[in-house]
Amino acid sequence: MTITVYELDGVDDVRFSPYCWRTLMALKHKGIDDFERVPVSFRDRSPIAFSGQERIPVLVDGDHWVNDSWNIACYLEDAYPDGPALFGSDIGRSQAQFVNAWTQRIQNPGLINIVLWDAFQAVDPADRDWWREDREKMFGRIEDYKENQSEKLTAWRRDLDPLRMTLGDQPFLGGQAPAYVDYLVFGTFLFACYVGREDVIEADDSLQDWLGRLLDMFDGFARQAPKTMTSER
Ligand SMILES: N[C@@H](CCC(=O)N[C@@H](CS)C(=O)NCC(=O)O)C(=O)O
Repeated sequence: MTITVYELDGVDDVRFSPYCWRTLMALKHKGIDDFERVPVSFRDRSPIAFSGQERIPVLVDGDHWVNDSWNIACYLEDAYPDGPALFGSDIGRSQAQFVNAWTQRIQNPGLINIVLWDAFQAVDPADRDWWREDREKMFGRIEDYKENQSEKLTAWRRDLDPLRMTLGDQPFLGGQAPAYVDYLVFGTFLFACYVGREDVIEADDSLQDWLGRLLDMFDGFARQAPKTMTSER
């Protein structure tokens, strides 16, 4: 039976949600290729009204649905035990939960603070009034995020040192092979990439080797996805 993933849609079919990318990579990791991707706009979440909440991703598998990327990863691990493991063990699952929390509280907000203006331009023009009003309630004027980028970037890049240390000793955060912990962190870099900010990771950063390995996976699934060409910085 085909699995359906509801994901946020941007301009020109760019799908930049870091949380949706975790789910997409987790599906591929499990060897599930037969899934349908349904775009949902920022201003109209009616396609996921059945889930009783407004956040994306939502996954539907037959008559079962799951929301929240963490719950989805746990569902896939438990419902598809014959595919490659996402967590490897109960201990691995618990440790991945820490990484999930780190990305949600530290890595993603830090990046948003740098690329909010770029993200705005990756939003479908039909959604931009909605998006501006909603985001400005949380973050203040979007245009202000064009300022002080280099100081913020320096601090954000420095805070990625634990990743560099770990990946200095092993090819993936999961060890010798990728695991859900890799997709958790990778989703945030994909978000930067798809909103036109690949430069948040410098070309000579050692993290590029790991990023390249993940971009190559599943026949370049993430590498081939549409990106926004930022019109103004
Ligand atoms: N904890 C949730 C977070 C999901 C989330 O925040 N999704 C974003 C997309 S990246 C969303 O639905 N945003 C709606 C909005 O921005 O208005 C998860 O891991 O799935």
